[in-house]
Amino acid sequence: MVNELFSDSELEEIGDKVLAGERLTREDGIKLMKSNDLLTIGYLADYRRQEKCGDEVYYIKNRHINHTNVCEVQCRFCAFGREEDEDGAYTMELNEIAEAIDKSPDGISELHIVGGCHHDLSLEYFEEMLRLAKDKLPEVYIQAFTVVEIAHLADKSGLTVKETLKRLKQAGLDSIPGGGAEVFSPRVREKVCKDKVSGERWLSVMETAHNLGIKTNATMLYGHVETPEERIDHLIKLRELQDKTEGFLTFIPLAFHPENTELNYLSATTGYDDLKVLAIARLMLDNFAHIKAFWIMLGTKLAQISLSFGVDDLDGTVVEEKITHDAGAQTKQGLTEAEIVNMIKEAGRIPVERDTVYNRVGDVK
Ligand code: V47
Repeated sequence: MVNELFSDSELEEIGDKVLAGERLTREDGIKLMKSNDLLTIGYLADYRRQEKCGDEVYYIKNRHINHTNVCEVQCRFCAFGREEDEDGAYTMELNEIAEAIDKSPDGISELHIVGGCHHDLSLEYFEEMLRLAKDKLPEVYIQAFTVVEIAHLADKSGLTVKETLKRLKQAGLDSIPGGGAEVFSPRVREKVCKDKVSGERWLSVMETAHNLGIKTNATMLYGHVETPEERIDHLIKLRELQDKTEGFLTFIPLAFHPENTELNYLSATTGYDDLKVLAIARLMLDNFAHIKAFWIMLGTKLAQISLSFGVDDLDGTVVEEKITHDAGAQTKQGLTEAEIVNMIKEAGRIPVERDTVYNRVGDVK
């Protein structure tokens, strides 16, 4: 063992557990989160990644659509949500969504559709949206609507979450993205998103989806008011649900962007913390197959470096993104496939195009 190379000797026991393939405890996670020995944490995460995923790095050709920014749940970390009569508020008509779908680049395998919790959009609007998307692009997976939107829609329609999900699935919903999880801690939610569904409800909606055969993603919005303990508790709650359902496809840490939000007095996340969270996610989430870097939030250079810190999945071509850019992101709106492939190859790894549920698409580039 190369423990003598660790600059933080507290991590030695954790290193031994990682090499032995043992599950890390809450205390281990907190120790990692409080450590500044980034290279050791990265080395351990890279070891786990290599063992689990080998040298292949997945990427996806997708297109994001944000159908509305009108939102009843006004979160303090969000620069995207608006009141209906506020400047810049918009809601796309179904024909505008159809036009956006028509403008998708050739060969995408996923439409990623999320928006605000609009008080007036009915279940029928969402069913129609899914049908028209499937009609236009029958081969494409539709990964749509955060848990928060689904819970809001169920409550508004007077249906259970299960009934709502069944209707959406019937209309063409293939998978649910990981948004809305934020940090599960009630203390954090009270401070940054007090009107949002609780962490318990987020997990319960995901469990219902998994039981209906709908695979989903999971996220954590980090870098605002949460403590290291609250980050680890969040990861452990995800790990527990994954033990039960095996319904999560990937975990995506979302780096908080403060501009134009009520939390704009906070600093943006640092590269150091970004890499640490990705690496610790790989180490704690031993039952997740994939850890995904969302380059829109990380920047392309850090996203590429994260491939040596536990990440095996890069999202994606995207095309158009509003949530992070409204909050000050300086990244581009999209990348070409060639740019993503180049990032992966330059890191000495093998790019593999995937669809939403991690089937391989096409030949290795
Ligand atoms: O739910 C909101 C977060 C999420 C900010 O599942 C912010 O593959 C940073 O969930 N700074 C929406 N983040 C985006 C999302 C997502 C993105 C990419 C891939 C996937 C996936 C999911 O963005 C929200 C919230 O957690 N968010 N405001 C902000 N200021």
